[in-house]
Amino acid sequence: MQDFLEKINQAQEIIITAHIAPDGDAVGSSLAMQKILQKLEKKTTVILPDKIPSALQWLPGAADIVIYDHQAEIAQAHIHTADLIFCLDYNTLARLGKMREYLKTHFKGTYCMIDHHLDAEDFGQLYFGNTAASSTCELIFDWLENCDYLSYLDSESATCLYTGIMTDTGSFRFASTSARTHQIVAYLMGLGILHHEIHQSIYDSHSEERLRLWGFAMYQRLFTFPHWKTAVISLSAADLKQFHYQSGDTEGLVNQLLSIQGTKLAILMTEKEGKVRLSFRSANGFTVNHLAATHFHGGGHANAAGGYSTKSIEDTLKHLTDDVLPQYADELA
Ligand SMILES: [Mn+2]
Repeated sequence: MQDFLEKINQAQEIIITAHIAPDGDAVGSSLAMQKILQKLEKKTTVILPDKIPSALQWLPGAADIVIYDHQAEIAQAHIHTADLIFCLDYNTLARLGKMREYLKTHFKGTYCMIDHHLDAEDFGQLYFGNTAASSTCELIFDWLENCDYLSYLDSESATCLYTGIMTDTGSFRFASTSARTHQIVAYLMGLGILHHEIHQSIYDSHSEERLRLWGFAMYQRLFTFPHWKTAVISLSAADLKQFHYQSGDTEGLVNQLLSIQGTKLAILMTEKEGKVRLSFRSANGFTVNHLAATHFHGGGHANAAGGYSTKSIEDTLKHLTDDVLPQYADELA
């Protein structure tokens, strides 16, 4: 923690990054970190690989985020001049999408990683992680507390941290939610955040098309495999187009599958940009990160992971049912 402080003190310009398809924890931790570093009078820019979902665009500071996909030149200029980069909520550069190559070749400074995912790649010179933490936002709070910096938090940065913790814990219900999580949240509430408005802004701000997409997905695109206690939703590019899919519209859909009693494995497959993205959730004693890493170029947490396939969506489902799930038959029984 002291090494982090030393690097921050020495830095002239700092960039903050988080993973592709950023979620509440990625955006929340990035913006909270930026606000803290600004209080330390550091020149700081948040650069994210791609667009943030509309449900997160109200977060304080979100409008100033540089999106690499749309503003590559601005992002590249910062990558050239920055001497410190924070890598938040990811632990392998593959999670940066197109930004990865540029960063690898042109960034000459120090990497500082704060993350709670398993199996960190060894690229961060400085790493602060805990795979038992509910969220990266929780880790940022730990870091601030250890540095005696909690007084730098204000209602805006607290709002960002609360957002990350709330979204990564499924509103404080996943197994990763600890007594410590609630203590942190109590502290954040003491800073005057409007927790009910944060919840409403994120969960009650969707389009009619999104709700209809969810209905369609559950009615027409849900496949269950009772002998493996597995449920799969498979959405093709044409399905997404039919409901005018916007980034973030399927966020949380995979969790709904776990509401079927006894489900051990829930999978959402979506066909995007010529690939099939897979989201995995698990419960009832099954851990899913091994399956995601071994068969779908992915990884993640014990009960929440992601990956992708370059096969067609039909062949991905066939690969899953013919080759992958049978290998886990004992654990899924
Ligand atoms: Mn996270």
